[in-house]
Amino acid sequence: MNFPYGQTRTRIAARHALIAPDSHVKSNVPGITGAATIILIAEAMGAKVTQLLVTFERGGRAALPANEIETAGYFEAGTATLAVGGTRAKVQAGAFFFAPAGEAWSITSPKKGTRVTLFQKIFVPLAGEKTPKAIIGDAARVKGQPFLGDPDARLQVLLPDVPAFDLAMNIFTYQPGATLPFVETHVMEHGLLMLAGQGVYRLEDSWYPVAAGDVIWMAPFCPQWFVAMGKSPASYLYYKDVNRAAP
Ligand code: UGY
Ligand code: MN
Repeated sequence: MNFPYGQTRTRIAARHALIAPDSHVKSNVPGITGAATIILIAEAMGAKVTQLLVTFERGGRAALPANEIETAGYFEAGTATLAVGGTRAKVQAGAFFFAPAGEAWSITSPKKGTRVTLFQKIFVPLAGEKTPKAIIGDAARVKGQPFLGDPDARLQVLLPDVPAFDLAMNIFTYQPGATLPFVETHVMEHGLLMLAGQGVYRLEDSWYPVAAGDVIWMAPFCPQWFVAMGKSPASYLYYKDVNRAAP
């Protein structure tokens, strides 16, 4: 929604950001054609992760080369052909993938309106662990677990929770009224996309109304808390860096 008089819910602070859909501006990203690509979170704001939203036209494609960047992706809408690490699959809304560093990947033949969120970072290897392998999955097949014992706040862990992975991509679903049980403050960074519903996100000392389509960046140690509001469940997709300690 556009507000008169230059208002927006978007707020870019030093250690967190809320990006509402009304402030999106497209970028040209090498390797992605026939699509509206929005770079929502980037190094330029102090982040270590890059979060992109790609909405394809018919005939659009993404073809990214093998390099030191790893990518975790989630299809919010549409259908397409996904190829990663020698595996090829026809995918639809709810599909997710992991393309490790050193593997090229592509999205081709998208239905118009196919919408994908990408999280990208430079892979940090761990001595004694092999680079993780490519994954294509379906979130509908990943069971949600009660978060810290609360059956009304369920967490779907999409990628293997093993030391070889230096990132996680999860979906958190809250029944109306459910909350994060305490104000988390942790070394891990988050990139987040509201998938459904609405609520209030606390980021540092600010409380923000949020709804589907909003994106949030939380720097390491950004105090964070969420309450789901309204009459339907709220859910969000999020990234976090994991399994690597500072030297
Ligand atoms: O995994 C997490 O750190 C998660 N509980 N954080 C969040 O939802 N803001
Ligand atoms: Mn957290």
